[in-house]
Amino acid sequence: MKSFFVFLAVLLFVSQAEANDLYREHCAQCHHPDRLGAMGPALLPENLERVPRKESAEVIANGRPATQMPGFGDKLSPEEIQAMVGYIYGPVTPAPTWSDADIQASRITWIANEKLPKKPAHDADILNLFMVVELGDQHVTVLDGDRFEPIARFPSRFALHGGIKYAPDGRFAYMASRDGWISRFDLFSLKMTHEIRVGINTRNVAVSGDGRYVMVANTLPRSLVVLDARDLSLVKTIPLVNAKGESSRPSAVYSAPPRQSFIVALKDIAEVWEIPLADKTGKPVSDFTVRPIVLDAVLDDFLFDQAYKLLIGASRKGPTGQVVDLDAARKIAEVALPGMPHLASGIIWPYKDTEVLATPNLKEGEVTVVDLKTWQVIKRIPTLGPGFFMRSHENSPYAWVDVFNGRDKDSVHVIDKATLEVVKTLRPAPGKTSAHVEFTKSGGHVLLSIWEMDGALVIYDAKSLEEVKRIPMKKPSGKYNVSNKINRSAGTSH
Ligand code: DHE
Repeated sequence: MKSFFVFLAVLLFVSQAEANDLYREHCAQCHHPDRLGAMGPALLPENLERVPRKESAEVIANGRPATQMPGFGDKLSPEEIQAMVGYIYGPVTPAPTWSDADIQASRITWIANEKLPKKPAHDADILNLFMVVELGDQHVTVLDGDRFEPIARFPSRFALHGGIKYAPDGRFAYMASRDGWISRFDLFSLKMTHEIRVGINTRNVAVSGDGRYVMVANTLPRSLVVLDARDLSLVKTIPLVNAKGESSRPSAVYSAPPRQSFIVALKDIAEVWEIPLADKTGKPVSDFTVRPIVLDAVLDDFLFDQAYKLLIGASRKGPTGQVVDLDAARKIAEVALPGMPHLASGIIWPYKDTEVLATPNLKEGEVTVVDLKTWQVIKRIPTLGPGFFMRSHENSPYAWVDVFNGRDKDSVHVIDKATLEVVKTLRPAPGKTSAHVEFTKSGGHVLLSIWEMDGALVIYDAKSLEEVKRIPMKKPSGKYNVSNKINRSAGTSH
């Protein structure tokens, strides 16, 4: 009997070489012979980090709804599907590369700038538009923030991540996919203008305060890519290697308009880089010289104060956060921030005679409130579980925080900014994840995602906290209001 099972196992075993052949036969055409992604996404361990193997097996067997990915359940046996999963999660040797020539060759001009209209082709207020990422079927909806009506919906590149960023006047939107595609979308014509693939695995994108450049942080290859914001043409690539020759993954790149610079956070080296875009007299420069700021510890997550003079960051390894003065290039204070504060999502507001920073925590059920004068934690507001995103608006008395994981993932807390108490807990769709809110331009309404395939965007009156509208959407994730972003509202991420 035992030998029968061994015989059966040998019969069913699918070797690496066979998996390779199956990949070539069924997948290479859409996902690239070296798994770098083409029409379909890249199938590399770095790109699949966030996709459970079970989900990949299901997608191979049944396809992905609303995309061009067909199911192979009738062509491949369960063992072959498992072997394919093992194959795509395994490393590619030698490690894949993406050169300047690859970047340049990938650039697409969908519409030349000369052909774009001079005025909007719609009557919505550009500054109160939202772009809503729908991860469920990889689309973006452009929503009129006054009427709460979608005015456009278009397919995005696979797995957009990080905030969508806008040109300083709000006309163009820039978005990054985890697969390295950068897209530029025109909010006048509601059309895509240019796209370029800058890497194989990308973190995020930032737009300079003067609107000249777009900077992208890549994990694979480890690089920063500077693009001309007018047409996404390649300006420069900067390897993520410090003066000692050590290389690092980026955590993210941010634009710091009041400083006229880009700031780059590194994941593996205890440094933050500033890349000035103007000299001391304010004259624009374009040499992209890196000014490294050496830190005590690697910062996994951080935010800036509103003036962009300070950086408040935390390492996932220790309970203490650092406050770094960006001009003096040194640590000026420490903050007790245990657990895993999600500072990128932290927000700042005036409180009594001071200002406070409030941050959700990815590990603990609390919002931590820190006094920006004394750097002391002045309140730990208990929540129903770890939260991911937090939001407010200058004109709102409330701050909103979600409970992203666990039993209460369907809850969203509303916190009174004056008393630091939860005043209401909403459950807009019981049992379904509710996450990521964003305010309208005036702060009068709040948009919240029901983060599910059969999800929705729920719109609340920001004062009465009553629901005013629900728009069905496919797993809506982040939503980005043009005015709040370009004016760097204290209540939103920049
Ligand atoms: Fe994000 C923003 C890092 C996982 C959805 N996320 C950001 C930013 C960073 C970051 C640095 C700010 C960049 C910006 O705005 O340009 N995210 C990370 C991680 O390190 C982490 C934990 C793991 C990873 O592999 O990247 C991570 N993020 C996720 C998710 O699993 C989420 C929930 C779903 C997804 O899309 O992958 C997710 N991240 C988001 C969203 C934003 C974001 C929606 C924009 C927030 C905003 O309001 O600006």
